[in-house]
Amino acid sequence: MDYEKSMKRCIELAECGAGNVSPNPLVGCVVYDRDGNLISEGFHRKCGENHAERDALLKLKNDEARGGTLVVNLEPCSHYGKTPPCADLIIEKGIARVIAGMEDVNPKVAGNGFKKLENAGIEVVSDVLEKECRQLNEIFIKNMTEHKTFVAIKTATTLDGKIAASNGASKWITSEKARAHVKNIRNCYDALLTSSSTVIADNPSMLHKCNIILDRQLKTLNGYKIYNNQRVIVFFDEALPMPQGNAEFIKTPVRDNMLDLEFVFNKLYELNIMSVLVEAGGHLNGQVLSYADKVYHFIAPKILGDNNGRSCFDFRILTDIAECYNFKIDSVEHFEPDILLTYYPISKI
Ligand code: AOF
Ligand code: ZN
Repeated sequence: MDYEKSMKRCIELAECGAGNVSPNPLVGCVVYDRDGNLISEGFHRKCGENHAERDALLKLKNDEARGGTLVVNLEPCSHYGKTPPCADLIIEKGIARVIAGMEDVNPKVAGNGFKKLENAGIEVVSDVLEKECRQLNEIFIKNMTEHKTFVAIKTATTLDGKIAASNGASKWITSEKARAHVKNIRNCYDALLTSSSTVIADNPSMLHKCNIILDRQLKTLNGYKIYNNQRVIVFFDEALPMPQGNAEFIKTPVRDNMLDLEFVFNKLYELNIMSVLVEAGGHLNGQVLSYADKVYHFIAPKILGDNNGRSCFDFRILTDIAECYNFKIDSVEHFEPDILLTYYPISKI
């Protein structure tokens, strides 16, 4: 049996839960009978619903899985959470071998699932496609191990790194295909975060289940499309009076004329917002860089050549090149005619 191929299928299945499982992990599972025939597949659809292993195993008749192999991208759980332990069901169904992608980082599980299976005489093989499995659940891993919200930035620039001309005009830098993919990226995040400057300049709708606006001086309260979304959270200067309006308003400390981002991201975690995608201009992007876990950078094959054009990370005057931020490029994808670079800060790898 090709474990890596089966694990890739688990990852594919797991991704079907994107956008619905937070704060839980993305998990997919495939089951083979004792002769190696694929007999079931499953995935975790929604927080609170069946785990992937249970989803796959409950589709089978009594003894179908006996002596078989179960492949899953995360260690099966051993604890009673919203659902009973998957390890118990795996044992009950008579599975002979479990192939997993990674040990669970949830301290309630953390190796206990594997122990439970092994104590029942089940053969366990872990860390198959571990890197891919960890990347699939990068949000869950950060939440569990650091108790912090995962922060990503999405930007789109020309070849010369500009998001707009000096007059602010920025419409349609990237192609239809690239913009369609942005919707998939947004779907992987609990919330989108932007600044009052972007709301005022572009009046974007940024359709999402949760939108966050950093609006220190409460300049966006009237008539902007973003306020029509399901849930809007506005961070503003704590010195101002609490406004009325169709949003949740959060008083925020101000440092150096900027809302305190440390406060903002801590507050998001308190509000159970486990991941946030920042889509803003160069100033906020730049300020967020030191908190960023990941950057999605679309590049269109255009050169603006505008002396005063706005850069995607535009927030400081640098005299020493050694102070640059360093990243590792993870992937380059084509969305004709544009590309998407995905990169991670080196300090966090
Ligand atoms: C999932 N889906 O497919 C697997 C998970 O509160 P509960 O019962 O939903 O348990 C959540 C924990 O279960 C989660 O943090 C992770 O450690 C483990 N495995 N969770 O949501 C799954 N296999
Ligand atoms: Zn489970």
